[in-house]
Amino acid sequence: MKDIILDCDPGQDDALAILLALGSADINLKAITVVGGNVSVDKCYLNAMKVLTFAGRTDIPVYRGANRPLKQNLTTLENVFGESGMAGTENWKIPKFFVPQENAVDFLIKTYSNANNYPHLCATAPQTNIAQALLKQPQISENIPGITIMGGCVFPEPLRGRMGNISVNGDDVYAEYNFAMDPEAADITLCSSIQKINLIGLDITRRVLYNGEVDTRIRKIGTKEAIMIADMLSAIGPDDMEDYAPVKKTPTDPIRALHDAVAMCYLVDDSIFKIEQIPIKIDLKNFRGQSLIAPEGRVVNVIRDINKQAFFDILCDSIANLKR
Ligand SMILES: [Ca+2]
Repeated sequence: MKDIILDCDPGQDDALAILLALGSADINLKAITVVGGNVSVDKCYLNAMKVLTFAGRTDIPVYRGANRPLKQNLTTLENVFGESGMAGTENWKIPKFFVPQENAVDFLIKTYSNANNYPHLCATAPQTNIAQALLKQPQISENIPGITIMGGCVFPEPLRGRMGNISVNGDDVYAEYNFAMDPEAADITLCSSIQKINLIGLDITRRVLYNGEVDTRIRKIGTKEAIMIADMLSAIGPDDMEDYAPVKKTPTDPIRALHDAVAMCYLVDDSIFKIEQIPIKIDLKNFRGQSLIAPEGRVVNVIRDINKQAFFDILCDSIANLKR
């Protein structure tokens, strides 16, 4: 079993990543750290606790971290994820458990300062918490055995042929949201001494789409949990409705990408992915947050392909395994 710490900003796809981890026999989710991103850090924090309450895993600690990126204002995405950040979960129980008051950044520093078996990090949000920890205590980077990041877009994404999903400089320059929201943080992570970096970019996650067929398959699992998860995933905001319109089979087809769950799946079973080692750097100027191929960049494991069928098999197995 792999020990994992997840740094996230739930977000329905972050929620699905958490649930995928909890339903998998291969992942031991040790802790969740939360950062502002899709919605404010306070909403993300509540959402993370809501997911753990839903899955009956209130034993997992949740730590609240930064509410805004290192050097710019936070742009939240209520038009994608709903006002709460997790539209479609209105009937999920309100969490009532106590969680540690320690800040996420201090928790990360402590975790990677004095242990024997250091957990792998999975980052599915702007990497502000991780960067703050690395800035405050740079030597911890050598203790982080690896980080699997949902972020960046090394090759054009398949829906529109863009280098991301958020406009960063006028109308025609795009970068992937997590990197665009905190480019300095992504750069700090990439330039750190973290031993191994796996990058799952938008160009991959936009190939693994939730849609009517997947919705039916998840509902057919038949548990109350599966139906509630399908209800969450099919609550699609107006921005995604527009973005994914070109690949809809019917006007009401509930299409969205499952970004963060794809990153978590890499930690469940990396054999269903193809990787290529590519030197990457983060643009910090005109194309802020773009993940560029550059000879002087950090060589990372860039995920180039995924067996979609195997991904959905793993996802459905995990959902079927959830017990409340
Ligand atoms: Ca996320």
